[in-house]
Amino acid sequence: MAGITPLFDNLWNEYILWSFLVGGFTFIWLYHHSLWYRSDEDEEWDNKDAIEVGVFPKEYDNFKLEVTWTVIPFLLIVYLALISWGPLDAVWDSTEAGGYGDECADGEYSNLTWSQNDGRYIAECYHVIYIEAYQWGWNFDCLTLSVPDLCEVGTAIVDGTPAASLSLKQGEVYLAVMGSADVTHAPWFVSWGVKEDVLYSQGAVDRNGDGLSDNLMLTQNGEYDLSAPLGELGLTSVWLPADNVEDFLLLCTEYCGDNHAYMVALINVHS
Ligand SMILES: [Cu+2]
Repeated sequence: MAGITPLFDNLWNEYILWSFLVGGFTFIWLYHHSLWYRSDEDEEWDNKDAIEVGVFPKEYDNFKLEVTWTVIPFLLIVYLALISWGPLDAVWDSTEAGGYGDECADGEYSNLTWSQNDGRYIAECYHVIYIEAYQWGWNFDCLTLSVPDLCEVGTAIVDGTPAASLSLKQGEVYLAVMGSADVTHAPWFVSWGVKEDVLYSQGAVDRNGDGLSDNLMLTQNGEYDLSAPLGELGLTSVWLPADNVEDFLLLCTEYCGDNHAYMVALINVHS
């Protein structure tokens, strides 16, 4: 459950708190005014403002009040956007802010550790893997990860149907670089609570006819690697800290056509 860390938990709690405060204030205000400012039944009242139904009495306009209830919510939204920044950095691949160091050299391990200070996992280095989404399934590629237990791609049976499987190692951090061969998909790594949109990538199709999607190329060592630096390929990416030994599903959470609901893969984290 890498996603469920104090960093995210605190943000969640703070959002819930503000929702209660704003909701409570608004509803109390609303009910108070609805009940307080009303005439009793059959009461004679002096219509000195000549109020007409459906016409707002202009003389009750309160500019200060109007500015206040525009500015205060605006400040609250800016504040909430700012406190969301840190947790978002921990999910998206801002590599410096990621807390996962640089890409691991060959044979190097991440050493995923819990940082009480940061309220999240940190690591010494990370591994890059490639995920391609298509209607309706997932392709994985371990790229240059040559140590087999760090990353392995295979097939699994999910609910009686064959699906791709990705096997990762506990205690390692992966940067998943992702592209879609057709429409927008959104992989949801269920147990990690990680979800990210994957957009159509020109390179997710084999145009140059080498039998591989153009985002990949065959290196001299016979491994696949990204065909250009990450920034140039225009792919989305997301952090995957594999903290627990477990099996869980990768699902698609962006409706992408007839078999969207069956667009699954198996993620396996082994020790
Ligand atoms: Cu999809």
